[in-house]
Amino acid sequence: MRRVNEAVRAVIADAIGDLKDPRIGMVTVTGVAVTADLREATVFVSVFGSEKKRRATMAGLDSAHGILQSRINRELSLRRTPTLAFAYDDSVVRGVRMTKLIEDLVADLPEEPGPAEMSETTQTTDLEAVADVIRGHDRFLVATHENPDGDALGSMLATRLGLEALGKEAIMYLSGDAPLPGEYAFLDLSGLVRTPPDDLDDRIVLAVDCANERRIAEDTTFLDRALTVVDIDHHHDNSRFGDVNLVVGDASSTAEIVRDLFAELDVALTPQIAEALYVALVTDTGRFQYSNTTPKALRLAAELVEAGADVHGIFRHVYETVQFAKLKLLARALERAQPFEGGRLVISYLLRDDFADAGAEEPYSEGIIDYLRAVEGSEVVALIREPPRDEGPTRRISLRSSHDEVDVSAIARKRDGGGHRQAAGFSSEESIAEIIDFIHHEFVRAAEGA
Ligand SMILES: [Mn+2]
Repeated sequence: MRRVNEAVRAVIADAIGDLKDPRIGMVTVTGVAVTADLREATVFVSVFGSEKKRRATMAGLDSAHGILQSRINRELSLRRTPTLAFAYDDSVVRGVRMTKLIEDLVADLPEEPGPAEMSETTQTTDLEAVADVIRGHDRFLVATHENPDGDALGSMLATRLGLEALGKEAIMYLSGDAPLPGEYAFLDLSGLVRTPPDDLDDRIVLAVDCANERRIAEDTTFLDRALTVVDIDHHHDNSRFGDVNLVVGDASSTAEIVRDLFAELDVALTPQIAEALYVALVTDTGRFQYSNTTPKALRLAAELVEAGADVHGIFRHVYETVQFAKLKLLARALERAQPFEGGRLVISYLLRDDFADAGAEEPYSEGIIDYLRAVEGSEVVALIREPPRDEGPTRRISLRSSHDEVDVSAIARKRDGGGHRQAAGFSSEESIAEIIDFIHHEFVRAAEGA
C-alpha cells in the first residue's frame, strides 16, 4: 500500500501542474491514503495563499477529480482506479509528518528516487518559504501585537527597513489607539498606521512577534483580505495562524528570526536596521539576563554593534527615560505587592484609578513586573492591571516564572491566555480577589506537581 500511495501521489502531483483551471493555486500534495480495496483514495493537499485561495483551489480540484483519475488509470497499472477525495491538510505539523513519512517510505524503495517536486517540498525550510513569499511580492503590511514591547516594535521596524532595502513597499500596522511606550519614541515609526489600509487585498501581511491572530487585533476579519498572511514568531505556543509560518521557539526574540531571514534575502545590516534589531534583542532578553540569552543571541548582539547599533545610546533611551508618572505608578504597584507561600509567589495589582492618580498611560505599567520578579525567594510573580481605557478586557494579567518546573503559559491558557514558560498573560473579567485566588491555587498545584 505504501508503494501505491506514493505512486498515486506522484501522478497526482504531476497532473495537478497540467490542470488549466484558474481557480487552482499553488498546491502541494502532502500525502495519499488509498484504501486496501483500491476503491477510494484520500488526497491530502496544502494550498499556498489566503483562505479564499484555499477554497477556490479545493473546488477546482474537486471538479478535476475525473481527469486526475484517468491519469492514474493511464499511468499506473492498478487493479482498480480509486475514486479521489481531496482533504485539506491544514496542520503544518501533519504536513511535516506526512512529508517525513513519505520521505522515509521513498528511502525504503530501492532504485526508485522520489519525484523532483517532492524533494523540493522536503528541502524547503520555513525560512526559505517566507523568503520566497517576500521575493515574489512587492507590497507588504508589517503588523505586530497590541501593547507592543521592544521586540514587537523593533522587529516590525527592522522588517520594514529590510523590505525597503529590497526595493519593496511596506507599511507598518499596529491595532488600536493606545499610545506607544515612550521609551521607544526614538525609533522612527513614522508612517505607522492604526487601521488596516484599503489596498490590503494587494498586500502580503507579515505578522511579527504575534503568538496568534488575536494578538494582532481584536477583530481579525481584515486579515482575510490580504493576499497571504505570514507568521514570523518565537512564542512556543504560536498557533501557526499564517498561510506560511516561520516559528522558531528557541529564538531569543523575533528579531533573531528576522535577522536570519535577512541573511537568506541578502539584506545588509544598516545602522538603522541594527538599531531596531538591537532594541528588540536587548529588551526580549532582559538586557541579556533572561534564560533565552543564548550564545546565538550574544553573537547577534555583537554583529549588531559592529553594524552600528549604539549600545549606550539605546540603553539611555530604553531604560533611562522613565516618566515621572511611571515612577508613581511603580510605587503604587510595589505598595500593593503581597507575598504568598512564604514569598515564593508575589502578586500585585493596579487599579484604573491608580493610572489616573499617577497621570499614567497604559504602557507605563510595562516593566513593573520585573521589580516583583527581583524579590528574594520569588518563583512566580503576577501583576494584575486594569487598563485605563473603555474598550477591551477589564483586567490584564502578566505572569513571570523563574521556577524551572512552573510553566506560567499553562496557567494562562486555563484562562484563554498564553505565552512562554517564563512569561505569559491572560485577560479576565473576574474580580481582583478571584484572580489572585486562581493564580495562588494554580501556583500551589504547579509547584507541588514539580
Ligand atoms: Mn518577542
